Amino acid sequence: MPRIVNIAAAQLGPIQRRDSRKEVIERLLNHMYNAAKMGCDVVVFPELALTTFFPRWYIEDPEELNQFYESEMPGPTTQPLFDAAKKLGLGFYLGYAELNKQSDGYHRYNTSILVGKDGKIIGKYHKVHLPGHDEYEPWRRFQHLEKRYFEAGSSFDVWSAFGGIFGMALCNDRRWSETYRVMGLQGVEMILLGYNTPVHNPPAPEHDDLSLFHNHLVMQAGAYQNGTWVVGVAKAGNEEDCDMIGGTCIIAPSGEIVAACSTKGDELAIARCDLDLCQSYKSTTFNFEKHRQIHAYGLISHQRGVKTP
Ligand code: CDT
Repeated sequence: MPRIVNIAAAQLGPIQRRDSRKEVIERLLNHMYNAAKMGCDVVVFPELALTTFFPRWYIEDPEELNQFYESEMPGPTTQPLFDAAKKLGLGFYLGYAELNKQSDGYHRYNTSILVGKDGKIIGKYHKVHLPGHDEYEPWRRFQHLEKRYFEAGSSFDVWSAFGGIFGMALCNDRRWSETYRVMGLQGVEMILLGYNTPVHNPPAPEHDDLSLFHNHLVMQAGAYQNGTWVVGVAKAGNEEDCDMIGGTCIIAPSGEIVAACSTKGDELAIARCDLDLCQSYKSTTFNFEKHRQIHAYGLISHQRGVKTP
């Protein structure tokens, strides 16, 4: 019996600051109902899918900042997503900003969760690679303050779900080969990944024309080199005067894109994903047990920056 998971990559168009959580949840629910009609098992939403991409602003007032975070999941406004999951028998991946109260105080994370067809949370992931800066930089057209507003996560975990092995990542993580390999070493068969990527990169505007190419390049390479499906989902379009790339797609373990969005608005890309397609890569070219040469890889986990001879 092939292990088929029908995936809906649920791209979102822009979310403006004035849009209420309730309005946004309606858009997500709309995606869920459409995905269910088309026989999907899992819907994948973008990073920070409940709000505008607020790290583009330097916000000093903690109360104003806190409005972008969820202090409970599910909470009163997000509960309908979990109810719909259960009613429709449809899992989902959701990115959001998490305000987490622990015994030593409040912690802030750029978070994603994986929710099962029963509406229960299967796993949670805290974004590891936080791009940008932590202080106001007036020369930028817009800020990228993820290093100020979030703490970095500490692991790339995987979970048994939907008949396979699932992993999660968020946006900038997709540019780092380590992200995929750490999950690859745990046998991952499908990596779900939401993103918000401005077309313009203030420190390197010479990359702007390549932003869509780089988006696909890294995810296709990560899929192939680890014999895994990768589902990359954008929040796209013009959000608060900032243009963000689309490029939502579903990538097979061959590295090929098998489904993609063609707009920068709310759109579903759907694919029938056979998890057993991973095996031909995991057991041949990328048979890790047989071919990896870990004696030569020490620097990867012990040295952060470059040291030239
Ligand atoms: N959200 C996020 O991580 N965005 C970054 C923008 C960095 S500019 C290259 C990304 O890697 O897409």
